[in-house]
Amino acid sequence: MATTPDKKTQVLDFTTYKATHKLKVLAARPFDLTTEGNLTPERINRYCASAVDFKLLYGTERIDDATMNALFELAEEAQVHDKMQKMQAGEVLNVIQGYPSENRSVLHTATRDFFEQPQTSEIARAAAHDAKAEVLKLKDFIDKLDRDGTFTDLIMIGIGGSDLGPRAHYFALQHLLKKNRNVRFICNLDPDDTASAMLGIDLKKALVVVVSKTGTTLETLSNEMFVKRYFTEAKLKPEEHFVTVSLKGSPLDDRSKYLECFYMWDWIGGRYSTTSMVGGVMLSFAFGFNVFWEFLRGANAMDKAVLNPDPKQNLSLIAALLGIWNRTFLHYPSLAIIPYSQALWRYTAHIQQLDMESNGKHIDKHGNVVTFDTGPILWGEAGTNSQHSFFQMIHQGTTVVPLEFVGFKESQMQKDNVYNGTTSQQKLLSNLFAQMLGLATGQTNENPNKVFEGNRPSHLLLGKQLTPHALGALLSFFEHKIAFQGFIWNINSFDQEGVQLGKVLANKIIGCFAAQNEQLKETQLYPLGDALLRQLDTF
Ligand code: G6Q
Repeated sequence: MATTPDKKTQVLDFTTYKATHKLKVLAARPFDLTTEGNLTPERINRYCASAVDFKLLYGTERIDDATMNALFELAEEAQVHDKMQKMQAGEVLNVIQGYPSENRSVLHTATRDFFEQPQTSEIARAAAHDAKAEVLKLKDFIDKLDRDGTFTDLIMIGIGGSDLGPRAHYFALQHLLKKNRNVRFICNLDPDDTASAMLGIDLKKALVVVVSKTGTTLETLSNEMFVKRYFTEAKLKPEEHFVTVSLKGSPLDDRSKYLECFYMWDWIGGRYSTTSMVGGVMLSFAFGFNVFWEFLRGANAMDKAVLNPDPKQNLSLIAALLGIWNRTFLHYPSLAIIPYSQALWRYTAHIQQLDMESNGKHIDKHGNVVTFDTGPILWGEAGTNSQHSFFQMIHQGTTVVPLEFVGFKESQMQKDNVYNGTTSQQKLLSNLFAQMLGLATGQTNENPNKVFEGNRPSHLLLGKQLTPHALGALLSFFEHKIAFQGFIWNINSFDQEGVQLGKVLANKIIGCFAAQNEQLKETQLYPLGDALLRQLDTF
């Protein structure tokens, strides 16, 4: 499947782009949103783009035409359109030149590329063909479950990319949960996570899906064995209740031990895997196959939209550029994602992994240490809840935190109440808009404690309603925003070496515990680990 990136891609460098120099100059005097008359209705209409199910409103960012033009030049110099095409065509972009690296294609888009205008490259076509075969296998499996009616509960075991995205999307579509269907999640190595998920469950009616791309993750294997014990103690056969999602040939790919084995491929990164079987099995069980299919269709529609060569119509690219402006040029260290949608209450946790694991990088694609700021610290919670919590700091704290709002014209369930002349949905949107405007313009006051500095940048991704299709488009929007940023910074957004060191050391310390369990007093293998273990003895 591997092809090599061409020479042109290899010589690009963020620090040498002409636009980078222009933007540095512009960053000395970013657009002032607080000056009377600067934030106008005209400006709100002007800095607005739309695609698929969404509009991006970015008049409340610290940009003007000169900044946006320089940002679009930056995108052009970094050849982002070309790179996005190559990514979706299956070129090997997950690579660090000149060093051992994962050396893989990045083809999560293929997991949903079987609708209109599928990719024509042979690699992407083959990947989409394999992915579709799994989707159809899933459809048969779910149809059979629906006919048999044996299973009412699904326990999903997985961690990181095999948990965060699927879980966030499960909560996002709760209103569509099928009758007599429930999902529980087990993720943490903490035994309390498993024990509490298993409370009160009717094991006879429980299906378990073990999700691990590699099939070797400590947390997931430990939890699988833990849950299996519940079944064997209840004299039930795990092989009649457990299904898996993993790479072909992984330890979890074994039909003698599992009811069904679903597959993913090394061209899907864990955090980019929600639209593969990683999310598919659980989402189809919970909401029905058709909902999952619609979700895939929405993601695919946005995948196609980001191939639009006109940067002004490319929502992910505009959001990526605004993020780079705020992070690398205005030096704001963090970014809050605030969905004004209770259904998205877990969504920021997913985007946090997607963004921070992808773009929290300190070397470029040639192994050189970068001399500029890359991915921000990303965090957030749903609005309006967050207004009653950390928004104090966002408005008046000493650190400026740019915000990305997500909101919808209509509520998901269309049930509402008129109180004091307006619906709750209207009040929700009023709060969202008020935050954008208040953060931008600020407020003067004689009382210093009531002064709002303003110039706190934000933008809004506004949709009509959070349907499965819109949810798919939203996921793809963020995935591609992050990919575009990586292309521009010339970092590898698709590996995650940063999580390895902790895993290696944890295994050494587990060795210390194992030695202790066998009553070998100290292992001598890892004195620092032994010293920390001795701290436990004092309780
Ligand atoms: C995501 C990361 C990471 C991964 C987990 C679980 O991109 O690679 O979060 O998803 O470590 O890995 P497995 O699916 O292999 O168990």
